[in-house]
Amino acid sequence: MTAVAAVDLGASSGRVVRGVVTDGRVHIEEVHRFANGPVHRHGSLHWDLPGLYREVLAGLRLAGEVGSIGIDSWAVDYGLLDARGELLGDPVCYRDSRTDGIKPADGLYEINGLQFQPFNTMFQLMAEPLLPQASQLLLIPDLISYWLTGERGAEYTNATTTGLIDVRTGQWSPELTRELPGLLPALRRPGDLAGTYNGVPVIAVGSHDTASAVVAVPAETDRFAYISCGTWSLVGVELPEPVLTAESRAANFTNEGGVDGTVRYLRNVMGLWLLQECLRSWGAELEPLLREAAHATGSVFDPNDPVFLPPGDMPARIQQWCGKNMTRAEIVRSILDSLALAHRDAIADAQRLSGKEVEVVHVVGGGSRNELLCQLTADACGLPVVAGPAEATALGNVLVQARAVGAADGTLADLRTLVRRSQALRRYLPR
Ligand code: LFR
Repeated sequence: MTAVAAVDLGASSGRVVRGVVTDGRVHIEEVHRFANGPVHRHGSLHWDLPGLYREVLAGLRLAGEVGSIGIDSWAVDYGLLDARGELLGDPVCYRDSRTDGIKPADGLYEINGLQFQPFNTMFQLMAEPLLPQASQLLLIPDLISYWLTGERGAEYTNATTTGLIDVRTGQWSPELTRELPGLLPALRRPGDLAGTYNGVPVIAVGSHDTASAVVAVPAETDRFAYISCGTWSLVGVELPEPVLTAESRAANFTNEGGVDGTVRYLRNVMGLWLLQECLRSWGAELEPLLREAAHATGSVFDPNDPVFLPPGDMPARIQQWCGKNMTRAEIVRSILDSLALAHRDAIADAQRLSGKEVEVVHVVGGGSRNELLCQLTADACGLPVVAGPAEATALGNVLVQARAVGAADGTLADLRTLVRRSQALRRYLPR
């Protein structure tokens, strides 16, 4: 098979990988990695999209000859285009305070099935000063795809995170988009051709990074829960149909669109952002602190408290929440204990609310390398944890492209078998 190039933009780093499916296995090789993060500019938090695009182009050059390209990124954020197709301002980061205090309208969950997050695209648009000048909105991966190909579209899995898709029809909701005429482009599905770049097909993959990560969960049966563990922990199960009950809304569970028409029924847990921000404040390295944290005693706090959402002095906020001064190792331990318990609660709630029972928890993404977090998660859940692959998102991106260009075939279960055969996984039994 000719290799494919997967562009995966995360909130703290981006990468371009070359991927190949051959002999019933899937292999990836990272050809370019670069830092990312929100930047303070004119009093608000932005993403440097032109800078990220330069890194994407550099990565594609390093990837060399490929048979296709696929792009994924974090969800909800967007760029606005003017009538000439030029970007209006730098896209704003979902951690910006412009949506503080926003409340969802009654009846919204019954239409879009989405957990309430103040940063969902629809709420950002309510606080968007550039809206009157905008002729089109493109989500981040769709914007990169537009710059590469000149073609515009809205990839479905990521579009579901806007809050503007009707969860029953899978289309833009006429009711919710009434005041946004022409703003949203036509939908594309994972596997669709989005356009070409220098003659190379650009394939719409699961362009929401979490959708791509879930594709690459190396599950053996369908009785699994997943934790896509990185900046966020996205914790849930895969379902054929959404759950739209009042209990599900109250538990703030989301029904996001997955690849092949699946539903990603999950909750956002604040994730390793808590740790990343501590390390940034301290200017410290992770590994030595993790070794100390293994023997430290932590305190438990609610990682999903909105006080932890914006960037800033995380150690101070955690100590304030816990009402005491702690050493660095104690703070790290508190974060990991609190995340493990939040993972447990989300997995228990997902099973109770959906009726789906699970026998194993798959931890994928960068957090799968964190041995202490995996063990604490197994202990809290009382279930075995299978950790890896760390690069699940890039793998899921590669697999959906490979299937679209005819180098792989079958269902999600078949794609997952390819991952299971080729990636090193680690098992943690509950203690
Ligand atoms: C993970 C992720 C989550 C989404 C959050 C904000 O990278 O995409 O799924 O809720 O970032 O976009």
